[in-house]
Amino acid sequence: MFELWKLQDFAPGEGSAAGAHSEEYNDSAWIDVTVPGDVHQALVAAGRIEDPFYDRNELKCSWIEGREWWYRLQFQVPTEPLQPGERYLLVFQGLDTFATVWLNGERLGQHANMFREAVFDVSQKLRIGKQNCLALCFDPPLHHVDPNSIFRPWGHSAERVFMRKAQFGFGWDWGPRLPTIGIWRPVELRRQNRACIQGAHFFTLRIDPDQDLALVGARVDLERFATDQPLNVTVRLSGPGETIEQAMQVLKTEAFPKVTAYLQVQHPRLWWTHDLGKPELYDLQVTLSQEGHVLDRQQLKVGIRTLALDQSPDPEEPGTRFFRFVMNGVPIFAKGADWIPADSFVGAIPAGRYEALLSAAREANMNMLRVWGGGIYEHDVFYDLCDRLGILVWQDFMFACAAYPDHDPAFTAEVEAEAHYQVRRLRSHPCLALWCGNNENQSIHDRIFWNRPDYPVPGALFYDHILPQVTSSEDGQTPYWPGSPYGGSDYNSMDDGDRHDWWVWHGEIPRRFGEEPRGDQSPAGVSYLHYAEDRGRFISEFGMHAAPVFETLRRNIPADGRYHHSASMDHHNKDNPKDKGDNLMLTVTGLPKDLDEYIDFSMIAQAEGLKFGIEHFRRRKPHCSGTLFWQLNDCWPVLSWSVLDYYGFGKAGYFYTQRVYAPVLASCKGLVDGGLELWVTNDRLGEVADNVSVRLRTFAGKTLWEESLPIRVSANTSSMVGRFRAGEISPGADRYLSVSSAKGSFPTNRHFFVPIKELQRIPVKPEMIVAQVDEHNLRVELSAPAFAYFVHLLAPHEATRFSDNYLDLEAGEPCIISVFNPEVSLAPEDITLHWR
Ligand code: BMA
Repeated sequence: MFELWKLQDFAPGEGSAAGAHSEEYNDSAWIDVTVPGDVHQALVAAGRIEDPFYDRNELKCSWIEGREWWYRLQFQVPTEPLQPGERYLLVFQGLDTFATVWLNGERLGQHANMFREAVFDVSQKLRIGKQNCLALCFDPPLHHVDPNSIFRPWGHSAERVFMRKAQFGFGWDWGPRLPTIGIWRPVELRRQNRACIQGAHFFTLRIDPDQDLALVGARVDLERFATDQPLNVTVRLSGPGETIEQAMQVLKTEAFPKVTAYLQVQHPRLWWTHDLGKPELYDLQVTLSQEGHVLDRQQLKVGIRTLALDQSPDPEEPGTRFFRFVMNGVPIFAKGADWIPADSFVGAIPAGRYEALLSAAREANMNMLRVWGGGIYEHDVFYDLCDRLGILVWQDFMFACAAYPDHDPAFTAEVEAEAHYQVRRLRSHPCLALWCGNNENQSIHDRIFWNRPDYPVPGALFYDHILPQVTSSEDGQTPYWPGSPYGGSDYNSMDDGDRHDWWVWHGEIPRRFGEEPRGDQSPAGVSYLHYAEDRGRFISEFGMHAAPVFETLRRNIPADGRYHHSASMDHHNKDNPKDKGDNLMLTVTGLPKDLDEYIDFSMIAQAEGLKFGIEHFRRRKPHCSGTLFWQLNDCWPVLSWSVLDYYGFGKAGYFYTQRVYAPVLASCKGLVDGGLELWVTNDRLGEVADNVSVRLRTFAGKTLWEESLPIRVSANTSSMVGRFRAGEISPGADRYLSVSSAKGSFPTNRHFFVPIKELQRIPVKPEMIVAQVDEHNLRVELSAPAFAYFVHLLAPHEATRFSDNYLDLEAGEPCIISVFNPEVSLAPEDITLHWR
């Protein structure tokens, strides 16, 4: 009923003057807009603007920000009149952002927060069985920034900090400036009778493995609005093979009573991340009734699991503390990436996009994603999928890279209301691992005001008081952390808390409180080799740029601009200066000569860098207990840190991280004296017993030396299983070390002794044999007579999935890749073979 609206823009103030809020107004010339959605997409659909992502069309959209936008809808309420004790609530789950709402010409009220719902009691105002008219006016966001404010925030597009609105919309170092406007989440009319369920919170208190028992709780928040008589609440938990039910009576007559059911679950089936077990889900049903009449009902998917954040001192690295998640009593290594909104236009992202991206994250062995604070509290489908796929979520509150006006009482009240709303909304998801106050606000503040320790962090009222209070009162189970990064000796410490490593790429040299920040953006300064010097506890951001695949550029960059640093390409790179990536490539591959080289070289630099960093951090387990690299995905077609581009095409970095995130990893650590250590990192909950075959081979294919090492690596540990002194193996530019498993417990790995650009490889043409398995599946066999580097398959359709890609072929060792496209049929000629 609330899906198809009318839309029109006016100069600020002119909509009301024209009577756009009144019932009689004639909106027949207005364009259509779907809800949920936004103004930009409606304008594209109506042909009023061109695709904002193509070329530099973004710049032609700036006028949209300066207009006021009106939505109108005529609707019928097809029901009988309200009975005594009943009410109608009109609920806007998301208004973006400064909206005034009229019903049948009468002003209902205003709303100024994209991140919490707007609720209006329309019981007395709705015309039952007749035509009703809704009108909404969205003000230009910048009109709500007070030019006389005494608060002078720092941060990119700092005016954004005055509004509770997705911050990345005002432009980011990977995102265009396309601030959304409109009704971005569903609208509903709720008919309620006497009392309702405001929220249910499911949590696990204790798991007793000896007795095979779990103690869980379900707290129900109620609202009475037209009764003070007893209410009945029934909580029913049903899982595989069993149902437990508890009935409670609510005698308290207060307006917002709470009741909690504590349930003992025999033989609980625990929720685990997909890499350590199964993400088992139960159904929780809460029913509110009175005198035999059901008044309200809520249904949640829940999981039985405990999750804690261990920050105890690390005995093996004195002076430091762990930062590790403990799931069902097991300390885990978090492997994943940072998540940004999957589209600049956040209102109507298809569920299939979430399914594809999150399945890809799981396929890449990721067990945690961080919802970054400059985007949105994600749509329900995101958390539902993470629950189902067994991926943990680190949830930032939506504040990023800026100073926020915590001196302003109205703004502070919005923040508090938003926090209550979001914590209630998300707290029962088994995937939820952490509430985090913001992205980088403490650490950037400290870098700017490094010699002003007396100057408090603007926004500290939120991160240090309001948010921890709200998470504790509404949730009380999920740990809270004040910021990312936070903790230790400079809010970005290697000794304590989580850390963002921007030494690599941005050239930020590690420091301590009171030290002047120093940067080095030279090729050596931004080199990924610095990861080896990072002794952090949990690395929640680190990464490098890479181009997307050619197909993505073809769709968005005009043919005459398809070269490195063209105006259109640089427009699709939002980081400054535009040649940062060149400094990274210089030490890895050298500079590219053409677009093909740029795509491959930037992908190589990113992929090899992520591999190098993740291998180092995983070897450091448990002293380091997590890597979330920056960033999983994109919100538009862009040159960025992502490993999956806007359409979902995987870059080389995606396939490299899939391999280095394998539950068991064998990796080599080069020593300064030329020696080498061989490590096996075992994230599984059982011992790994295997034989590791180590071979020194020339790129031509000759095996110079080989050894088979029997290994036993205990559950959930990382250990050195072999050490080769300098001289024992003879390094060289014409050779590499290959490390493989006899039993297949880990993916084959390799170690080069010199940078990629110095490798003395034999030019080689790999061979490809493609067989059609069925309409949607191909089987590709690849082989090469000598070592082939960066061998990859490309397909023009983004739903094409490769079991592996961007890999090395060892001489005479064929490799099979399965190719699958669930959406369109595949033919052998769709696949092309490339290598470097
Ligand atoms: C960190 C993030 C983002 C940013 C990224 C790359 O600062 O939190 O704000 O996009 O690095 O610069």
